Amino acid sequence: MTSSTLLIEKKSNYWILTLNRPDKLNALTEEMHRALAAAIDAAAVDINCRVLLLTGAGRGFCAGQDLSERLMAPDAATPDLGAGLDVLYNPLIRKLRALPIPIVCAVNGVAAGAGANIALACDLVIAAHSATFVEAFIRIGLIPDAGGTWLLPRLIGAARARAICLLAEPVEAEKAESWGLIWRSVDDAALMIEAQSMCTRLAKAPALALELTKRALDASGVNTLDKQLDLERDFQQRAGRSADYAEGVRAFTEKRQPAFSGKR
Ligand code: LHQ
Repeated sequence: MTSSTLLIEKKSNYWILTLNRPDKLNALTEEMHRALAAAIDAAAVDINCRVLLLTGAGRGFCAGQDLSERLMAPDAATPDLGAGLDVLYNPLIRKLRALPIPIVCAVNGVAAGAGANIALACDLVIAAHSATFVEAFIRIGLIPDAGGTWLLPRLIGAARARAICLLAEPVEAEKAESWGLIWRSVDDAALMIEAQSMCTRLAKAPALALELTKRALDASGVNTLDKQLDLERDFQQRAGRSADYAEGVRAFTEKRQPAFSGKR
């Protein structure tokens, strides 16, 4: 599926997805959702796509749901926003979290509402210094969705999560980094250089170990230590049988850089 609202650039071993409605700060329409879902599905099965890089065009990353799609006539029946989450947002967050390859998010400007939580659902979030994260939902009478109420307390703790959700206080990129909301904040001009160099590095990393590491970290959200130890044993058993493990150890003993296969 091609769409002018989502640009897809295929590099040799990673893809760049750019949300592309810059005049509306890349607010999400249904069409964008469908294009994004199709692109993520395609990335998951393309052996040459070993990392996904998500970013936004223009001065914003994503302002969440396009509210002009949600305008109601005064006499209209009350909307079922749960259905919108079931059909578009929840599948998107599940898709992002289930993707076996790493997702880098380069937050180029404001990330608001579901736009913030989509960024935070990615594996490595780098933000330009001018970017801000706004859990804007309360301003329009909604609760944080797109996984925000699950992700935020885990990333930054209960007190900060509550404050930014209840007050809709914008969090600047540097503060987001110091809180552990994101991995790193960088100069605006360096954002795409840093993000792409991270993609190049991840694309050369052992793919199965990356996938299993993501899955293990996700599982720790619900597992007891006991269960997690069993899971680590099982995953390590799989990783240990991979050609990439054999290559990693061989390269270490031969004092050279490993050449991983990209196989999962
Ligand atoms: C927008 C938007 C936008 C349309 C800026 N829509 N046009 C899930 C399930 C179901 C339903 C509801 O939602 C959800 C999930 C959600 O995401 S709910 C939360 C939706 N998002 C928001 O409430 C954020 C709304 N936007 C803002 O608060 C501000 O625009 C921020 C703080 C992001 C940026 O402020 P400024 O830098 O001052 O920019 P601006 O407000 O001037 O926006 C620039 C343009 O973008 C402007 O259009 P215009 O034609 O007047 O230049 C805005 O109308 C448009 N825009 N966000 N979500």
